[in-house]
Amino acid sequence: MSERNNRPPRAAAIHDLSGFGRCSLTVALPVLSAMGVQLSCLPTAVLSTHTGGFQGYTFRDLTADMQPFFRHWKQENFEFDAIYTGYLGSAEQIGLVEEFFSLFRTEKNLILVDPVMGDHGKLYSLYTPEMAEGMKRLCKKADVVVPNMTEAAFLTGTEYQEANHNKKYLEMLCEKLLAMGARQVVLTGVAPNCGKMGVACHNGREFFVYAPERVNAHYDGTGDLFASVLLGGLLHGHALNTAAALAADFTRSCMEISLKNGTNPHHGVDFEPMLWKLGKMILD
Ligand code: PXL
Repeated sequence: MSERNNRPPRAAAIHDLSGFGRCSLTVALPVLSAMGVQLSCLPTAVLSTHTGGFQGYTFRDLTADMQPFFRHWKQENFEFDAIYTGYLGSAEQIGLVEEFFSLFRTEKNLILVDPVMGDHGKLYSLYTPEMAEGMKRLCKKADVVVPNMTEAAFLTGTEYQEANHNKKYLEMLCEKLLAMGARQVVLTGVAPNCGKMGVACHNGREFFVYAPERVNAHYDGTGDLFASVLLGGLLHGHALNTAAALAADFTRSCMEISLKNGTNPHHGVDFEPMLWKLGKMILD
């Protein structure tokens, strides 16, 4: 970018802030900072916890603040090397994110859309079908989309498969997402056979699967952790498949530690002791 000079890469993150339960901004901010990326945060909502596993959480919708917030950024002529979207709190916010894209999209920057909609074959509790339709429009404008298997199935109108994902099924999902307009795709939560868990990537030309040994546990927020590390890797010039493998390995190590620590799955993974590795990764 023209004004980049020697400054660190800069990304704008459009996600919620969930006070407890590592996900969205409380993951993206430490991870991308550790990877030497300046992260500017546009919060979509403030919650006491994320919505996946806690009862009685508070939810402050920030839709009304979003436009004045980013119009101020535009007035200040801030530029971003990447725009990173995640959990959105209402259908209206999706329209606002489209406006954000049109204001801040440049020829060189990267739009990464994590279409946070659901997991385990179901939409999240506050997610409406209208929001799911809006998410398709955002994916169309993305350079990289990072759905899990549930989100990929909803976005493409394909039957959800919990496991035993064969190459044909994975490639078909990627191709459908590319046909919708995304330039590159990374599917997460890919389970090609029992004992393996990882990602499938399509860069528009080639298709790859990377699935190391599965850590036999599920933690909330791992999709956000994966997407944040992936973005850091891409901003440091790694190719899609390399950045995706780095992100998958990092997420897997955090899950391994959490399993050892007996961490409550709804609290998210214990990534804090591992952050130093991300700093090292970008220096290597
Ligand atoms: O990790 C995805 C996520 C992000 N933000 C909120 C969520 C969830 C998943 O449940 O509820 C508020």
